[in-house]
Amino acid sequence: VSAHAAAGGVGAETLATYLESQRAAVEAALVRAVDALAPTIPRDAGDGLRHGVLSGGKRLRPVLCASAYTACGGAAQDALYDLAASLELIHAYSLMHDDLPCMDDAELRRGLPTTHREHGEAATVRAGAALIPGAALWALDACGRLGVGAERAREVAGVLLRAAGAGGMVGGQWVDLEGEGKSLGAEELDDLHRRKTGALLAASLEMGARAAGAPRSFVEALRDYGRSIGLAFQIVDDVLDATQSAETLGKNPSDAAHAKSTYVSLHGLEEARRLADLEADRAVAALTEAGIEAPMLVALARFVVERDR
Ligand code: GRG
Repeated sequence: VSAHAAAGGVGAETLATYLESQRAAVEAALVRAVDALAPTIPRDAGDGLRHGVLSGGKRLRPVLCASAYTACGGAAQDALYDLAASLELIHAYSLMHDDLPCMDDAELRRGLPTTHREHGEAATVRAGAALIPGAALWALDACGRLGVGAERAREVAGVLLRAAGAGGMVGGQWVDLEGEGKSLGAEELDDLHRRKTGALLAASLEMGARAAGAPRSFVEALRDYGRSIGLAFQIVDDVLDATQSAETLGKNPSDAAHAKSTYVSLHGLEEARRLADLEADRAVAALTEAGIEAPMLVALARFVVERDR
């Protein structure tokens, strides 16, 4: 029994069981989403969309969204996982486009050939583009079925789209692409990752909290938790890129090849790991200070920094 479990926290086995059940519910929701979306676009793009969305992955964003919703008193149900799946649809499009030759030019993702390798570039661009409005409509529809009123549903969808947009993920990716071959300072690197990776992770928590009708203090605390684990997640991503094989990661490490500034290149491995731990602690402190009792979210903060892929 780990010290954490002995202190009343969730042990590794309980977390693994929880993750398994959450992922199964998310997977089923993603199949529902893909079955609805793929037939609305030409066959080759539909096949690409299926590949990009249903090719595995940790499903961290939807699990965080559903966990925030239940931590705020909401009940787990299909419509919740449909809402949570909208985040994964955006995430999937971002990975499909990121892997294209004009961006990261990657051959491998989640241990499989990337979508454009399997279905061609044109189908991948189109499938990714279809996923963006598809995700927004999916989120709005799920809110309706969850009984979230129109005003709040608008807020929930707004959180998703702002995080995905120029102030968030797209903007972060832009800065990242322009930063290749340049050395970024610590503040620039934080800003890049808060937008590129952190915004969607923070949105996952905020969407769950808002959809559950949580009080403002809870929404803010869960957003802070999301921001901290978003940063921790990216620091660990850099550490894994620098230390793990393609076989473990399911993708080819690429930061060094693209001459990217990373937390490892800037701070060194040991300090990067320390910074990730610090952010995970901050995430948990945000929950404690707001009086949110959510042992699974505490365990997930540790999972983010202790993962190996
Ligand atoms: C046109 C500038 C422009 C942008 C388009 C492509 C794009 C939008 C954004 C890319 C954003 C991106 C690639 C962020 C990386 C996020 C990240 C760390 C992904 C890995 O996430 P995991 O580990 O992956 O959760 P799994 O496979 O588990 O889902």
